[in-house]
Amino acid sequence: MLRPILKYGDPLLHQTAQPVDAITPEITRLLDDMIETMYAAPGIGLAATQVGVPLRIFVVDLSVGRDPDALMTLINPEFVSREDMQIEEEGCLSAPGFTASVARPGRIVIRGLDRAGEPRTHEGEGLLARAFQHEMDHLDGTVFIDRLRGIKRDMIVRKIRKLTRAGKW
Ligand code: GNR
Ligand code: NI
Repeated sequence: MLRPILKYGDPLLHQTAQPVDAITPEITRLLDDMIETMYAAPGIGLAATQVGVPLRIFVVDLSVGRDPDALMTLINPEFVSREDMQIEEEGCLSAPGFTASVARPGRIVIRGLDRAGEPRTHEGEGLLARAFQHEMDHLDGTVFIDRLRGIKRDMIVRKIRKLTRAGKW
């Protein structure tokens, strides 16, 4: 089932997500819904926070459903290591139509539980590293816009405010 994706400005996007303590049928259903919602958007990642569920869960698939092996589900994820730095353009399904350059570590190792509750470690570089960190940010209540400073941030926030006032956000 598709779930509506919250947009920037919704206070629920700024809440800190809590760890999952058991993978219940409800959690499995949430995961299926998140995957369906990510593919439909389409996007390369989605955090539970974005569908209004404050639990530490995200999905990432750089192939957007084309490669069945590319889908990763992380429950209670933690960074193992973060190295180097890359500045690249970034977007978010919670801020459609906006992108900005964000500096982030270029190579990361992350671990968490998969949908069966088995521990899994994933390594990522480039866009994959970026997607993992973008989703980890969502679990801590941070949207990429919150990482921007100066006129770029002001411009995006101002445009979103204007769209909100016009009922177009
Ligand atoms: O679909 C998405 N694309 C993307 C591009 C560059 C950096 C991060 C992302 S994640 C984003 C989906 C999303 O909003 N996940 O939270
Ligand atoms: Ni996002």
